[in-house]
Order: sequence, then structure tokens, then C-alpha cells
Amino acid sequence: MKITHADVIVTSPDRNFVTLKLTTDDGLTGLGDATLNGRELAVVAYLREHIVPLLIGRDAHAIEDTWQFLYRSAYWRRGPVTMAAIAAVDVALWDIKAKAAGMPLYQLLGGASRTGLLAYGHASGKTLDELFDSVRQHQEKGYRAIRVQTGVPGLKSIYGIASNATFEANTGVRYDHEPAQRGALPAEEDWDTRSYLRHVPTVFEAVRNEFGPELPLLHDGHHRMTPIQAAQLGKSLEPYDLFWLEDVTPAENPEALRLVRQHTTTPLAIGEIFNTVWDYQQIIREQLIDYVRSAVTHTGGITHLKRVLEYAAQYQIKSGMHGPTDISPVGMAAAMHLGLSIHNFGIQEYMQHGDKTNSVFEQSFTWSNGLLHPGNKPGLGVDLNVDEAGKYPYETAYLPYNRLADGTVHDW
Ligand code: KDG
Ligand code: MG
Repeated sequence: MKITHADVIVTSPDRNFVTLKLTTDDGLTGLGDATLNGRELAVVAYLREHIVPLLIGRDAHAIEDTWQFLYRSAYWRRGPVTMAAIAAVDVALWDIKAKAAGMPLYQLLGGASRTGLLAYGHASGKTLDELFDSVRQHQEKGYRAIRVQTGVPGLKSIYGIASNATFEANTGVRYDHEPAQRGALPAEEDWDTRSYLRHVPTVFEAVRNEFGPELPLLHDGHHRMTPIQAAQLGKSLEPYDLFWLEDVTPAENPEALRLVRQHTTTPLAIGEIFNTVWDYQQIIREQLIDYVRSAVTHTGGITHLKRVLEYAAQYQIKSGMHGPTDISPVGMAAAMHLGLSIHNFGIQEYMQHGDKTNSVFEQSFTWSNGLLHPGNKPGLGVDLNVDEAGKYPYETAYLPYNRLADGTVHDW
């Protein structure tokens, strides 16, 4: 079975998505997500200019060989652009193989290890009242685990708080958290770590008092703290029994997590901006984290993320795959098939896409009782409606960035 066509489809329903569609001489098609938020066109160029020409005529069944060929023959390895492009090819080939076998993809990956995937959503609020409302809305939507992000007194606009009025006016969409804003320049947000560290524990205390001890609660530090600040936060949140505390430090320096670990028993999650097993090597071996945050989309696809998760399993570290709205429905489906099949599944992030996105990507997953399931159609279970996709051309959009009060650029 040979690959005869490879199309890179860029569409912007609600937000930008990049999708690779492979077609074989048997007439089978496969989809892969290559969306890299705010840098989408870099992956488009990488795919169109450097990968598509290499794919035509290749054996569509040779997934491992194609992965190794694309990774090793480039000479320039790793990095988010390369690994998102390879991921798209890998997932599209798994989609094709599963369709050829007449099975949902999770069956080829070893079969279901559970009935469904526990998923968490994003509650947020500038004030406690807004936050409580948002937690309740999530519970009404069926969520049984909830991420809590809060405004901080004195800071106008910070990561994780429900989309602002400008974003809503521009897009007509209200996401619970959608940081990328359309426009020629990135938005500027402000940051003050000391205010944040003082305020966050008071919010978790209030949320626990309101919602009780059972509800699994998560929180994202979004790479902003020094190791000692992160240790302080982990320690101050211990009484509120978090499911995890995510991205406490910038992830480039894995040794920072040693210091955090020495000081706190709050479980740690990291890795949404990692893209290979080598980024994880030290932190898994030294058991510095509890959850792997990588998305299939940004970590070389199912072939490579499965490898990371199997390594993690040796150390009782579980999956917590990234699933914000910038992971397309194709990327989400890949995550669900992988999550259903592995033994060390932990939790799946699930933010829910908007109506326009759902009109472009026809999906077969189910969401009930707080659990996701990828469905039982052969392959990934996602089709791309090309006519609908064509209605929404690419629009420039950037992630925001942070400045401190004195004007210094800070990690966002
Ligand atoms: O594109 C960036 C977002 O995906 C990221 O900010 C979301 O941190 C995030 C999360 O945990 O979902
Ligand atoms: Mg995150």
C-alpha cells in the first residue's frame, strides 16, 4: 500500500489548525494533527517543502521505518516544528493502518485497558465568585476533575483565566481558556510571582471549603517560578491535596525539579513543551515528576509518545496528555486511542472545541460520566470536511507574553 497524496490543510474555525491528510493507492486516507500554536506556518512549510516530497511512493504500512527515516535523515533533530511535522505523518499512518485493519486504532495499540478516560476541564475566575461559578458549570458539563486557575489581585490579565472581551469580540467564541489572540502582534500580560504565591493557596483553601475533599483539583504554574519559589508553592498547596501541580519551573532545566521534590509531596506534572524522550530522560529516571504532559501532536506522534510512556511506566509515572483547544480534534482522537490502550494512563486534559471546529472535523468520540472514549469507527474516527475547512482561511494569531512591573520580559 503506497502513499500517493499528501495534503497539508490549514483552516481557522475558532482558531488555526494544521492537518496532514495522506491518501494511499488503495484509496484509504489518514489524518494527522500538526498544529503548533502561534507558529503554525513554520510546520506547514516544513511539511510542504521537506516532508511531503519524501512521502510519495512510500509504503504506508512502514510506520516505524518512516518515523526513523524522517527523524534521522534530517540530521537536525528534535524541536517543536520537526516533531510536530513527524507526529502528523505518524498519526496519519496509524489512522490508515487501523482503517486497513478495519479496527479502531486503540485495538492495534493493544486493546482497551479501561472503559473510558478520566478527563479534566479548565475552571477559572478573576474572583472567587466567578471561579466557583466556573467550577459548578464544569461539574454540570460532567467533569469529575477540574483545573483551577485564578486571577491575582493587582494583575490585569494572566494566563488561564477565561478569554477576555477582546478575544470574544474578535472570534465570537468564549473559551474557558484560549490564550492565542488573532492580530498582528502578541498581547502583553503582566506578572508578579510574589503576589501569585501569596494568593493561590487562599484560593485553593476556599475551593476545598466550597467543593469538599473529593473533587480532584489541578493547577498550572505555566513555567513562571524559580526552583525555590516552586518548592514554596508545592508546600503551601499540600493541605489542599492537588491531583497535580503543573509546569512549576521553565522545563529546560530538569535539575530544578530536584530541589522542588526535596521540599514538597504535591504531585508534579511537566512536559507540554517537551518533544522527545530525551527531554524526559533525567526527570523520569530520577522520578522527579508524576505525570507526563506531552501531546501526541508535539511529541513525534503515537510511535514516540508511546515510547516515552512505556519508559515512564517503569517508574510508576503516568500520562496526563496535553489537550487544550490548540490540539485539534485529530490530535485529541490520537490521544484518546493511546490513553485507552496504555496501562499507565493518568488523566486526559479536555477543553472542548467550538461549533465551527466541530463542523470542520467530524468526530466519533463520546463524553459521558466524566469519561472520554474515542469510539469504535475504524481508524482514529475523525473525518475532515474539506468544504467546511475552506470557509476559514488562516489568520495570524500569537500567544501572549509577560512583562514584570519594571518592564522585564518574563516566562509566559
Ligand atoms: O498553546 C499553549 C497552550 O496549549 C498552553 O498554554 C495550555 O498550558 C496549557 C495547558 O496546560 O493546557
Ligand atoms: Mg499547561
